[in-house]
Amino acid sequence: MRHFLQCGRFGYSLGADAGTGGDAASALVMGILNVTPDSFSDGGRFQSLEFAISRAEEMVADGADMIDIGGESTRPGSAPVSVEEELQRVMPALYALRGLGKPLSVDTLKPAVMREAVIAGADMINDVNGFRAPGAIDAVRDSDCGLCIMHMVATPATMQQQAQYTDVVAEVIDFLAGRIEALTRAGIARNRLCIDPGFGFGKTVAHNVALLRNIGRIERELDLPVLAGLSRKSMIGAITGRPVEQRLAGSLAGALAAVAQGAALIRVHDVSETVDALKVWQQAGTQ
Ligand code: 7PJ
Repeated sequence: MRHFLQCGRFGYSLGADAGTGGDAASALVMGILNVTPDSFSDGGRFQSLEFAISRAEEMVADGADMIDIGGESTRPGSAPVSVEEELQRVMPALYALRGLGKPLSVDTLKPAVMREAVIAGADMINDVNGFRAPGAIDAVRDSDCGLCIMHMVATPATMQQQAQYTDVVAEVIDFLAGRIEALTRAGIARNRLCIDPGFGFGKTVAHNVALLRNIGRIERELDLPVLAGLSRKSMIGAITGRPVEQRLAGSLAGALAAVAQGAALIRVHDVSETVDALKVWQQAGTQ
């Protein structure tokens, strides 16, 4: 399955040439750059910015294909931050990293942040809320930035009260289909879109496993590239019994499993390890 994804200044042909004897499935690696205070050193905003820049440079040197800048933690139970605070965290990093030569994604669910990010030249907007906030679609419509539509039923603050599904895969597909329809009806080109089942967002381990096994079905039914984010998540912890700082091996296996199932983009913390794992795994030619 082949898709073209327009990402601002960049464009990608994604997925293997199935059945042509071409290379095994490859995926773009999106490196996570948190610019939240918990990842900050003690030296205030300037030192935080310096740290973020060097971390992004390191990820690119390690083989990251894009950088996902996030200024608001969307972890379960986390409190929202104000627009002003999120802008103060995200915008300096976005400006500073424009010359990096890789697409810059901004992980936000706030239309006001999307608007500023688009003006500053973000190449992708990654919305865990699926562009459902009033004004979100308007904020991104008149640009050529890529859009990642993630599935989440509740908000990060409430999603611990686990959503109920009768058929999680079908319900995630229905939700994403509705969001694709809303975005394309507004005039947004399909080749700007990628979709994400939202691992860990209001889902049990069984839900997450079902979604992992069905990435290929999600991609086929919606005919868009799938982004998968499993890195260090609680499902890896539940399967391995490991705390968050010991989830590297499980996360690498999760990344390879997601690509094997058809993910075209993977969102990870540990870029160099993921890139190495993908390089070796691809030699086997499995898809
Ligand atoms: C995801 C995300 C994900 C997309 C976060 C964490 C929580 N964006 N932002 N997909 N997760 N598209 O990294 O543990 O799974 S924040």
